[in-house]
Amino acid sequence: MSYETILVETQGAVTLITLNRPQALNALSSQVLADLITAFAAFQADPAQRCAVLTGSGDKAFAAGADIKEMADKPAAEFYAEDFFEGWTSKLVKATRKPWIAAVNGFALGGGCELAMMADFIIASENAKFGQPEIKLGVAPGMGGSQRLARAVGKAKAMDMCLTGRMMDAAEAERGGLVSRVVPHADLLPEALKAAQTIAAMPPLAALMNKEMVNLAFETTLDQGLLAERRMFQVLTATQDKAEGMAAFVEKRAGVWQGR
Ligand code: CO8
Repeated sequence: MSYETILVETQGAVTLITLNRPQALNALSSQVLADLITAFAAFQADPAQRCAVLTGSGDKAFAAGADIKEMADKPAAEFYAEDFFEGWTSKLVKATRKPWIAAVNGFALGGGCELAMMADFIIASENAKFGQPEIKLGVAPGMGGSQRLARAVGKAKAMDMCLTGRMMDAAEAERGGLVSRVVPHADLLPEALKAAQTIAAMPPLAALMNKEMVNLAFETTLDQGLLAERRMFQVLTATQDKAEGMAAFVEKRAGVWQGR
């Protein structure tokens, strides 16, 4: 498969996807979305692939936002008629049931911050900077920034970020709960790939269900979520991997997973 705006490689059971428009700080054009949809669909469809990492090329940016130059002269009627930005959630987030990690290597602004928040979790370089500066362009987040950021860091910080357009550094992002780990810049990709390899080595059905369960926490009441969690747990107890996992523990050996 060849792509115009991203690089894709596999390392064992891990797919590494790199946004590759360094001259535009990896700004997210329509072509980037089209390439990402194809790459994530291939990752999802390949049974040998178990986890993905998304990062940005160059040292400066993960992605500095949606491509402002592409949108500057676009008429409002077209944004609406095309339901502009809709594909990010339906074709990328919802269609990717396998786990994936964003490795944020620099600026993650506007759509870049929103793309990072679509991942299951974010590992950030010490150089990472997060922001929702859309207000400075006379608009507001359109790919989940107001919603996912508020769920990740709470109202106070989300309002501060969206209303002032200021950037949050990696330390603040970790304190606020936006990122799971901050690592030295040079360690970012090795650390993200190591985390991905760890996930890739887990029982595959359990990995899918763990992802589904945590995501459910943001969609339900506590009571509904707890019920769904118990049901999903009970379903997993019927798998061969559960029998193998428990036998392997008792026999003090590594489990060998079937994905059923
Ligand atoms: N879109 C298109 N090109 C971009 C973007 C972007 N989001 N960000 C940077 N670039 C380009 C620059 O234009 C520049 O290109 P060129 O060399 O051809 O002039 C190149 O990348 C390098 O950028 P800078 O020279 O600006 O690099 P600096 O180190 O001086 O600054 C910054 C880095 C601070 C990251 C700066 O580039 C910046 O502020 N970028 C824009 C950040 C931003 O506002 N992001 C949010 C975008 S909006 C969005 O994501 C969703 C809503 C959009 C609605 C828009 C309706 C019109």
